[in-house]
Amino acid sequence: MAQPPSGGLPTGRTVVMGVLNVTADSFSDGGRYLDPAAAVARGLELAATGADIVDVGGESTRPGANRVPAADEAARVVPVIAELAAHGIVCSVDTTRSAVAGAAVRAGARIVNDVSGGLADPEMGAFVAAAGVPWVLMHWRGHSVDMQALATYSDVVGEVRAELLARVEAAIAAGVDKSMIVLDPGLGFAKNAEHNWLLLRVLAEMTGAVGDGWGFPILLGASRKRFLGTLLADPAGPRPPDGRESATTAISALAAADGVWGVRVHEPAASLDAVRVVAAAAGRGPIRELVLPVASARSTISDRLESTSG
Ligand code: PMM
Repeated sequence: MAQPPSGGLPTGRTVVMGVLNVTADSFSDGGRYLDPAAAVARGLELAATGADIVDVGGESTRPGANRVPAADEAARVVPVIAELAAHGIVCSVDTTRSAVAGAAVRAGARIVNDVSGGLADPEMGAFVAAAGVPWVLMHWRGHSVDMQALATYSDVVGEVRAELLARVEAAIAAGVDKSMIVLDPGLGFAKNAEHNWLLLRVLAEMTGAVGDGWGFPILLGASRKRFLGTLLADPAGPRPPDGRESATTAISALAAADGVWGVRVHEPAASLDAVRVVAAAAGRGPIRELVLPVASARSTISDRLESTSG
């Protein structure tokens, strides 16, 4: 398939990343797509309903979740990515492990989405540098099992920014090209609702729509998260995840208006409409875009990784 100059991603509007959790216990879609055929069908559906990227994960990052062995995580994501990539779909792999990222990139994943920003696996930076793929560095303070105990800040915006920029420095020191870095403030990861809202209030400062920005394209994952359920609670309790779609769409629109590069969502259609409306009304797309490297043949990637793996 011929690739557009951006390497396969649309330009001029915020990109929509669709969530595909091949897990037993993710908060919104856990258990639904553990079967590879069901996962592939859902990935195709995400792309058909507007996802520019399908983000495939094999380990839940829900607060309190326990870890999955690396071999199980890879076994969940690799066949799904291989099949979706064969259909020409741009896939990212949502993992904190370089071994899983390696298997996924060999299978055709073109972006590594690392919720730990490289902190969970000291080998991740060298792997990403060798593979030459974009790397989403999300703000993270610890694994899901106890991350909410780490939600203490005196200045959440300043601390998230400083901690992310430290991860950028580590990535560059590991040999990663600056143009391959995307930052994500990590809503809900070691953050309570108030922290999430404070971060959402400064999206324009992050992107550079106001001021200098944090220097990189920004990805935002608010979709269906708990703070939306709390906001929309009624006397029966928090609004359940599947009742948080309109709120998710509202955040996609706000993010696009503030110049965010990408939004990570469970249902792409409404968010795609929202970001298209914003691009038309604002007369511009994201403040910073990511140019995806042209997809290499799998054999080329394997050669490149082998020749640099010492
Ligand atoms: N959130 C989740 C998982 N992966 N990746 C990025 N970059 N940003 C996020 O906010 C993010 C993520 C948790 O949500 P899920 O269980 O719906 O996947």
